Amino acid sequence: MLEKFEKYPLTFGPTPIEKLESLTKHFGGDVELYAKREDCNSGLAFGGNKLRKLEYIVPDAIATGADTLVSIGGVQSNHTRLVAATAAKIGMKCRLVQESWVPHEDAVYDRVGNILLSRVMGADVELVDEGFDIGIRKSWESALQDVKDKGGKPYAIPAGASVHKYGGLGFVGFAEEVRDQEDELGFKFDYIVVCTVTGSTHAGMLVGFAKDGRERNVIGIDASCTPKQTKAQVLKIAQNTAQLVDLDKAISEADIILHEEYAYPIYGVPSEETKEAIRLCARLEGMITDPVYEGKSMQGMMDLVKKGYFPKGSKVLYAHLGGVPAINGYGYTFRNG
Ligand code: 5PA
Repeated sequence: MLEKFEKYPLTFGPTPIEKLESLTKHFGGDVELYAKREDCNSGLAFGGNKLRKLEYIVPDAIATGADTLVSIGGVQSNHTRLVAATAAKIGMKCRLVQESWVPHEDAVYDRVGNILLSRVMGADVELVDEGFDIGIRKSWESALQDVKDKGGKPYAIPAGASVHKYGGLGFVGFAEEVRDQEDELGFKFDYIVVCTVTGSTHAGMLVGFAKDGRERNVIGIDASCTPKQTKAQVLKIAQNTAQLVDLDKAISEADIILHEEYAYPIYGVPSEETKEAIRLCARLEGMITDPVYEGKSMQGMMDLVKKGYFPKGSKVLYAHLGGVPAINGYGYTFRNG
């Protein structure tokens, strides 16, 4: 589906799929749980889902003659960390806007984890005291203008690389990769669980899996706590991406499955149930999920298994999208494990 698009390699290649044997057993074995390890996809700054997206964006950035990648996220954004790593790798400068998207309790929240890594990689990091919003922000537009005013040539990458024209392509590739791996494994996954916030991960998967009729088997777990906006953004990106890859069917709102009930109390703050899911996964599988994104989708998947949402015998693929460095900003939350 992606042959006509230029790709700049930033990842190791196909990511491994592993069975979560202990978690499967823990929940009684009626539903088989697997993980696709996007969190281990690259040697660039701990990797994660943003690199698949950036692989299709970098050729365009280079073609424009830009010298500075400009992006935005929360203080502990994984996306901005990976834009910083990508800029370093391709020899560009990096300007990042980090907004106060999360009401946090750790004194060192803006000194550890993702933001620490972005600073070490040489990004010009600007902290802006604005709340959570996945839309286009004034602070980001000002940063783009500021780079220009100083004689630079900026290249704009929106939050999560999502509403970029090519933002959905990377996860179309994820679906194609899963199809190849299914051929090797000798079975197909019945459901794919994905954490959804700015939307292009979910949207790309949806388009990729639509090719073999599985668009509604992509189960989104909202972590934005603004699900209406997130769902609308997934739809918009999916429709744009479908057009780009010449998908032979239309994507409609009904194709977007988004569970809204796990994002509480608010974006970036883990509930007691999210913390329990993080601990359980860590203690049974040694697999670390973070309190902002993957912990919430892990909680969602576990809860859906418990509720019998997945029919007996289902094989469920959890997309582990990365994000672990942010856990360093939650030292107080996990002070006793
Ligand atoms: C993020 C996003 P989408 O934004 O594509 O919906 O992906 C959600 C998601 N898991 C899931 C992890 C580990 C993520 O980092 N992170 C954002 C960031 O700024 O890091 C874009 C919000």
